[in-house]
Amino acid sequence: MSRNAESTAFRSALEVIRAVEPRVADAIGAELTDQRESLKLIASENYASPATLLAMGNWFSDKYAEGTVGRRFYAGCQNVDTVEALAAEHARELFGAAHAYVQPHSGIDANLVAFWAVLADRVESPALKKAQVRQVNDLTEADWFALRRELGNQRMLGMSLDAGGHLTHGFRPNISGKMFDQRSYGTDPATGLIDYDRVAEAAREFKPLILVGGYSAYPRKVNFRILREIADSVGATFMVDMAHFAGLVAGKVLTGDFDPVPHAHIVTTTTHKSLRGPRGGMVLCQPELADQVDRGCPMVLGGPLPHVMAAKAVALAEARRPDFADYARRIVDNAQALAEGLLRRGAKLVTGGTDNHLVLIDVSGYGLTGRQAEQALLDSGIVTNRNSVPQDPNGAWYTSGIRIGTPALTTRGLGTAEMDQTAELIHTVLTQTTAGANADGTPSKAKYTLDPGLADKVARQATDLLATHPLYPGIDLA
Ligand code: DSN
Repeated sequence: MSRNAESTAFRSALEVIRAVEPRVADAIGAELTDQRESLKLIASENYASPATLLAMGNWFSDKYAEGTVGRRFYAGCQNVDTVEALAAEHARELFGAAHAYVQPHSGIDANLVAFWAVLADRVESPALKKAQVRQVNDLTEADWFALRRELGNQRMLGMSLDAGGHLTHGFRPNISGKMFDQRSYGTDPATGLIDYDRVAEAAREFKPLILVGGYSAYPRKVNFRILREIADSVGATFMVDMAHFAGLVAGKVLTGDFDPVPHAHIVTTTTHKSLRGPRGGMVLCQPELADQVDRGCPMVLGGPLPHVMAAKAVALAEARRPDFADYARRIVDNAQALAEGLLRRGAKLVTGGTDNHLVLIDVSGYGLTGRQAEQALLDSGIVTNRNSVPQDPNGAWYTSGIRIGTPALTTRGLGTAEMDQTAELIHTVLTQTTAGANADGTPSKAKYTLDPGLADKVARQATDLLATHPLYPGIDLA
C-alpha cells in the first residue's frame, strides 16, 4: 500500500470536516503536530496504526447493535456481526482464550462487565436478576444498598492504589468500591515487590469472592500461577486486569506463569495501551462465564460501538503478525534501557528497575513532588504522568512519583540508545527543578522553578531526538 494512500485518506477526511466546522479540522491537525513533537512517555498511551484509526471513522458509528453476534435487538446488524465476530476471533486466537467479548467501551466498562458476570455466576440474587434488565446507572442509592445486602456484601481483594493497583479494583471513588467490600494487598516496603505470602494471608483472612491481579503502575512481572493458587485456596474467582500489559502478553513477552490468560477465570483489558488498538475494552473468559459476560450490554454497557469493534478487529489482526512480537520485546528492552539510564545518573526507582513496559521514578529523590516533576517535564516537551509510589506521603493528587512507559516511543521506532538520551533529558530537568514555597513561606507541593531557557533547550533536544523517527511517516497533511 502506498504511503500516498494514507495522506490522501486523512487529507480528504479533514477537507470534508473543514467544510462543516473548520475548528475541529484544525484541532485534529494540531493534535497530530503536538503528538509528533512531544516525547510521549505516558505508559498507558500509544499510537494506533492508520488502518485502525480509519476503521473508526465511518458509518458503522450510525448503527445500533445491542445484543450479541446473531442475536440482536435491532434489525440489519449483519455487517456489525461480521466485525464483532472477527474481533472476537482474533482476540481468542491471539490470547489463546476460550471466549472473547469485544463490546466494552473502556477498561472500566470491561471490569464492570467482569464483576457483574462473576456476581451473577457465583451469587443467587433476585435483586441482581432485576438489575440485569435495567441500566445500572438507573439504580438509586437505596437500590444499591438492597442489592449489595442481598448479594451478601461480597468481597474483593486487589492491589492497593499506591502500590500500583487501579481505581476500578474496589476503590471508593469508583463504582467497584460501592459494589464490593474491598481490601488491598500492597508490596514489600523493602523491595517494592508483591509479597505472595502476604497476599495469601490476606486472602485467608478476608475470604474474597474475587481476587484481582493486574496493575497500572507496577514495574515488574506478576506471577499469575501463584495468584490463581491463592484464589483457589479460598474459593475466590481469579480476575486479572491486563490493560497495561496486554501487548506484552499478545507479543509473547509475558508467557508461562506471567501470562494471565491460562491462569485467570476472567481477564479484562483495554485495547489502546501496549496492545496499540483503538480506545476501548475487552473481556476474555473461561467457558463457564461466557453467557454472563455476554450480558454486559445492557447490564452495564450502552449499545456497542461497531466502528470501534471494526478497529479492534484491525488492530488485533495486526497484533497477530510476527512483527508485533518484535515490537513487544523492544518495548521491554527500551523500558530497561530507560531504567538503567536513570539509575546510572542517580535516580531512585520503585523496585530498582523494571521488567515490563513502565518505570516508576520516586522523585522525592530530587526533592520534588510528582506534580512539580510532571509540570517541569511538560515545560520541557516531555509528557509523563504523576503517580503515587508505595506508602506515598503526598497522597494521590500531588504524589511522589512519575510514571513513564515505552509503548508509544517504541512504536515510533526509538531504541535503547535513544532511551539513554531520554534518561539524560529527564534527569537534567529534574535536577534543575527546585520546589517552590507558598505565600506564607511553607513548602508548596505544586510550585516549582525551572529556568525557562533550560526547559526550551531540553524541548529542542527532545524534538531532535524524535526527528529521526517521524510519527505516522505516511501521513502528510500539508
Ligand atoms: N488511565 C489509565 C492509566 O493511565 O493507567 C488506567 O485507567
